[in-house]
Amino acid sequence: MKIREVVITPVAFADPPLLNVMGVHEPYALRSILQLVCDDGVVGLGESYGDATFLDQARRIAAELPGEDVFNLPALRRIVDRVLGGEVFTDRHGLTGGFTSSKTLATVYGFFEVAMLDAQGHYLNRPVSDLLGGKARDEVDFSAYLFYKFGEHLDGRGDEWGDVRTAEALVGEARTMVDRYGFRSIKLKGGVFPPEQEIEAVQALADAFPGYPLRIDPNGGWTPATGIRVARELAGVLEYLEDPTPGIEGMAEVAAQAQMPLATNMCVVCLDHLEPALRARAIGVLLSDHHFWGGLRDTQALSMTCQAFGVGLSMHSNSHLGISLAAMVHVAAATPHLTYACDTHWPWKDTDVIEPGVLEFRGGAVRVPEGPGLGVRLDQDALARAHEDYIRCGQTKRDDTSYMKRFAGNDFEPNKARW
Ligand code: GKR
Ligand code: MG
Repeated sequence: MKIREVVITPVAFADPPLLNVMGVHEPYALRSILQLVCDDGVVGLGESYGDATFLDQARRIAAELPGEDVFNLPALRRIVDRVLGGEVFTDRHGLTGGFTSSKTLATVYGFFEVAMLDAQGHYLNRPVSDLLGGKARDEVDFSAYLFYKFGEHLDGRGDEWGDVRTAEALVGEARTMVDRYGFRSIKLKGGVFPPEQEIEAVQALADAFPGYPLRIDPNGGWTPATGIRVARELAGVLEYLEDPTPGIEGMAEVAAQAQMPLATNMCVVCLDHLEPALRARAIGVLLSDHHFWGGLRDTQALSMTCQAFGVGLSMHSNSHLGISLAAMVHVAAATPHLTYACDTHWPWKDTDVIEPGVLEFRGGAVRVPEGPGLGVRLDQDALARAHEDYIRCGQTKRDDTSYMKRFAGNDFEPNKARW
């Protein structure tokens, strides 16, 4: 069961102008789609970041894989360590926390690990969730992921969501998402407007959706003092407060005063950060993400550490397509300690590279696919179109800040701890 050929295809798909602390989403989101072609025509699928630096690193690993046994994950780890050891992948958008060599290795390893598990599932005729030890749940809950947004891109391209920059418009956005997907919890991407305005928006959401667990995530956009103030004002309203301020030290300062748990996908993003964060009691919930935590099996291992230290587990998302969603669903279903509704950017896109029908949101949840492997199939025509979009759009990395400067002028300052 050897790997014969490795095909990595960069793709782009239309993304609305969603706002965050660093700026605004560009017209296209980028991803890499991986096909591991193995003996007997079995193909394992993977999906991850589409930035040029990541693509370059992934391609260097791809060149080493033909001839390897698709069941030999330790060999993959050795190859990644040998080829990329010491390198540090950095991105320009600043929304994924710090960069370390171990995070770089885990990110590239995770891309291939998922595809190897998919191929293994096809050989064994079992879903990936079975390879991970079996399902702890049949369906995985997701939360509605709200964004403030501009009404249109610079080229005039609009979208069905319109301009969302007031609490009223945000409640409308939430209503559409909840009606359409059945979500039962809600997250707001904050750090865009002054905290008072965002506190009001969360209160408006609480009034409009009584009993719904709510979260706000300014991506480290506030000072510790502001984080403490927001925590006080939203006590009893928020399920958790995500990355109010940058860094483990600042998070610990806020956590000591906050009634609700603090969550992160920014101050703890690799194994090196766990010990200091746990020691400082900086977080109550960790947002896992198999794309940079070393794939599906390492995400499960991470979960055991969290459980041992009384830290809850949720899941982070970036703009993504169906292969990633399938992987997220399998690992979340097979990880008992992952009890919070996961994030997803799914509602923000209107296209995919997989055949439709397998991944459906009902009651805010996605049922674990039952077919072999990840349970999703690539649509080769859709893949070709998304690749053409990648070539045509000319974007090669995510850069929300430069795009925002074209809307707001060069005075716009992205920032971590603006308020
Ligand atoms: O899509 O703008 C975005 C988000 O801000 C994303 O990039 C973050 O990584 O969703 C993420 C988060 O929870 O911080
Ligand atoms: Mg976050």
